[in-house]
Amino acid sequence: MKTRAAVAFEAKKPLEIVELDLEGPKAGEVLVEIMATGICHTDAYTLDGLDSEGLFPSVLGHEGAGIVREVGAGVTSVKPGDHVIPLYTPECRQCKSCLSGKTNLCTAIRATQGKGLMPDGTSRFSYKGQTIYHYMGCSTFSNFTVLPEIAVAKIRTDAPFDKACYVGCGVTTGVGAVTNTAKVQVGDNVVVFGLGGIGLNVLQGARMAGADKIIGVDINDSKKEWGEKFGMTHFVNPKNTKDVVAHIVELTDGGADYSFDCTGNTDVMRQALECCHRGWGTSIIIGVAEAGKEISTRPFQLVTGRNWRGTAFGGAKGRTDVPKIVDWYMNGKIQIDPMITHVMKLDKINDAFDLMHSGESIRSVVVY
Ligand code: NAD
Ligand code: AHE
Ligand code: ZN
Repeated sequence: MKTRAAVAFEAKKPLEIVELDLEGPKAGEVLVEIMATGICHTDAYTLDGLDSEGLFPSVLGHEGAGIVREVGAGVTSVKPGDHVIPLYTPECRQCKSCLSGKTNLCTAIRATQGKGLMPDGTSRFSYKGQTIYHYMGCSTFSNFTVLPEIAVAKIRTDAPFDKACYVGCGVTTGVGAVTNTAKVQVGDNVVVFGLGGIGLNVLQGARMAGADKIIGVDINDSKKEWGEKFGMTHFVNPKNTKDVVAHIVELTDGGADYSFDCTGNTDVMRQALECCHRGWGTSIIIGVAEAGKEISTRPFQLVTGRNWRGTAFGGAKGRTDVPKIVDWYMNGKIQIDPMITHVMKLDKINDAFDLMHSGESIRSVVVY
């Protein structure tokens, strides 16, 4: 079949809207009509050539929601008509990682996913006979995409696609980092570096967990008002703060119980660790750093009890947790609507990247 898609032909070049050829689902795969997709900073980072796994030409996008239109042989957990969210972190429930109960990082298809291919080692997308790669196993910047059955979460049919798509990455990553990874407790002090599409969700997760001080840090002053909407109690702009770490340590009477990096900047990651409380404070890295970047600190920071951890997809097990997070949204436990600042059609998708880079948007969503 044919599908309209925004293709990343080259790094650092705008996406091009073209009609691609798409092969139907093979055994264990499903064809999904994507109804809406968010644009996450990770898409921009890959398009900018900063991802060591980045491949071109490819169909980016990993924050979608849609409807199953066809299933391949052997598919039993979803059927045509089901509403689903594609999962860049699948959940096979059979691999060593899934069975460990210790991680959400299913390994069943990670090797081929990182090569931009389906589990059988081939791509379903092509353009004028040339292979076009999948991205993060999702490729939601295409109106139709093919996904492994283990990489779709079935969701309720009354959830609006243009909001539910955000659960495919940003909402789950931010809220899950607080509830699954950090397991923030009532009364904890929390610091969030970077108040964008992920950081604001960390804030709302911290408020939901009953955190005491919720400190937001961002170099963009307009994020103060945004943070306050989602539970932030104090705002720090590093541009007009002499020593960010010392200031946070003072604000929190010795340091944060938990800090979260949502910037991808390795210097910020160091500050996030060092503003944690001696003896127990834990810093969680969410931000994705540019290829080649490394983190550093004095080992003494860890010797004296600070902990450095990371999280992917908020520690969520996709097929199990994503439907519950959609329920949280539908029941009013978490907010999504105010964070979706821009909605556009596919032919305007490059505007979403400009809005993100200029700091004007929180989340842009493309509706097909
Ligand atoms: P975004 O562009 O919406 O937000 C980034 C925010 O960080 C902006 O508000 C920006 O002003 C702020 N910022 C930039 N530099 C800063 C600095 N030096 N100090 C303080 N604030 C600074 O991006 P996003 O979509 O929220 O994504 C944030 C990061 O999380 C990205 O690196 C993205 O790749 C990553 N991410 C990781 C996961 C995961 O599973 N680990 C999931 C989604 C996104
Ligand atoms: N491919 C990169 C790393 C990119 C990365 O860390 N991706 C996160 C999700 S970001 C979503 O917006 C992730 O899930 N990582 C776990 C995984 O298995 O990819 C690199 O550095 O090679
Ligand atoms: Zn993302």
